[in-house]
Amino acid sequence: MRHRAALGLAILVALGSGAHAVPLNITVTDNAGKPLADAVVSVMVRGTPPLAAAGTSAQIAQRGRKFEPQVTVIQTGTSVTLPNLDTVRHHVYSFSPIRRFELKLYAGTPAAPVLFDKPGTAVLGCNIHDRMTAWVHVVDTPYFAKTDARGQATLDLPAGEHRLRVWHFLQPDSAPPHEQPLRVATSPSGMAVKASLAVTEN
Ligand SMILES: [Cu+2]
Repeated sequence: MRHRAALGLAILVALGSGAHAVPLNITVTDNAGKPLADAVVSVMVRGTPPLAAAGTSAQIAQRGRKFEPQVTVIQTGTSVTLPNLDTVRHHVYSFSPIRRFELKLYAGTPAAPVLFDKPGTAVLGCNIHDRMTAWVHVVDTPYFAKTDARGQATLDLPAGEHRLRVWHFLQPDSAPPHEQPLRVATSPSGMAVKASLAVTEN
């Protein structure tokens, strides 16, 4: 009997550890069915720490008078470096409430990275080059991805009842966030989800 009890406990631990991640394939389109690249998919999983591990960092470079990448998704608590790879100087700023900052006219890599410690979206611009724009979407979860040119992204998720959020920079500011419940059952073949967003023309 003691053996059986020990075996049962071992199985419970294995299930609870989330060792079997379930792949979720998500396709994001606009309301006309056209694939949306650079859509941010994030999944809120209960019991997951909202903040990134200390020291987590990301990079948004400036190259050819453009931000690279144009859309960045990070977990709350991530520091972002903004190296200037151009020979011209840039003056990068954000007026967004989640993170206001200004990196005055600079070349090379500014000494201090910018810490994003609140969830939401920050829009980055350059004082010198009006056409430079980038978006930083900050989420309280480590489960996030960005769609490719086919509007597709894949995430490995633990089984459970979660919430799926989808965001795209072409959504009007007034649009309510796209959020839906997501039930992930343990299945080796994974699952597929579709989401469509109302966006304005690029
Ligand atoms: Cu610039």
